[in-house]
Amino acid sequence: MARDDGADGACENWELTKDALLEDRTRRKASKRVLSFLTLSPQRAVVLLALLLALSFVLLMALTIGNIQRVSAVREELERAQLQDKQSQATAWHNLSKVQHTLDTQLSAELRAIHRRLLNVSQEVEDVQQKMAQCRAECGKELSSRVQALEGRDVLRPALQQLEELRKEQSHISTLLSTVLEETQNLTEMFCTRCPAGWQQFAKTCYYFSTEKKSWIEARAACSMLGAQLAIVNSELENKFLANHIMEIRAFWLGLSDMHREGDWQWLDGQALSLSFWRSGEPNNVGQHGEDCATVSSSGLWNDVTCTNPEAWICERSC
Ligand SMILES: [Ca+2]
Ligand SMILES: [Ca+2]
Ligand SMILES: [Ca+2]
Repeated sequence: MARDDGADGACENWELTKDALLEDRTRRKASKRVLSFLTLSPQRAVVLLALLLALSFVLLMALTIGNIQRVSAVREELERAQLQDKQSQATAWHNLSKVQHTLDTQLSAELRAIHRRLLNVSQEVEDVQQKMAQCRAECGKELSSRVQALEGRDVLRPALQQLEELRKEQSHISTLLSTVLEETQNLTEMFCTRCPAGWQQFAKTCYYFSTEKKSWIEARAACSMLGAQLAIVNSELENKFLANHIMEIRAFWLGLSDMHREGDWQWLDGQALSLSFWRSGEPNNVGQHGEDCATVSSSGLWNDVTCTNPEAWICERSC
């Protein structure tokens, strides 16, 4: 029994091996067929190449024919467009020539009208010139006859001469009057004669020299009460005038101070100090309270003094 089982197993193995070999052979045959199909013989390759060439030629011809047809169609379109363009140009030229003709006609009509007007105007100018020439001749005659008539009247001549002399005299008198008026005005300006009693006059200004003493602010108020202000020195001559009228050994307040800002000296009328006659070493602003108000002495030199000091003062006002 065991031997039978071993024979049966060997038979089965043999059958299986046989089937595997057959299958392998079949596969190899199929591979050979594929290889023989893929591997072309020279004759087949030539035929295939010829077929490909023929096919390419046919395709090329078809494409060429198609392109030729398209080119001819485009050419026809172009010719048509050119024809239309020519027609439209011809129409435009025709219209333009029509418009030009119309304009020429209108312009020539207007020019003719202007020419006619110019002719009329020139004719009128000629007429006027003729009339003027005639008038000149006639008016000249008339004027000369009138002058002769007037010259014939000897009675009027003395009266006219007298009238002319009177006119000359009147003109001379008016010239004299204007000269006198001018001189009077100059004299009034030079000499001021309206200063009040106790006031001194210089040019067109009146000055008051006080005999009392007051602080600077009180002195300013006193001048204001008199319709004046503390003296403002506008020139060297004015400063000399003030100095000459100070006979005493004392100082007089001027309308000059630096009380608003130390060192910034200003006149009461708001002018900055441009011309000054400070004594040497002044202004020195000495003392506990400083010196913010200016005085002038008989030497004509100035000094800064404490504003609350009692001093004499000078008022100034116009004539
Ligand atoms: Ca003055
Ligand atoms: Ca000062
Ligand atoms: Ca001083």
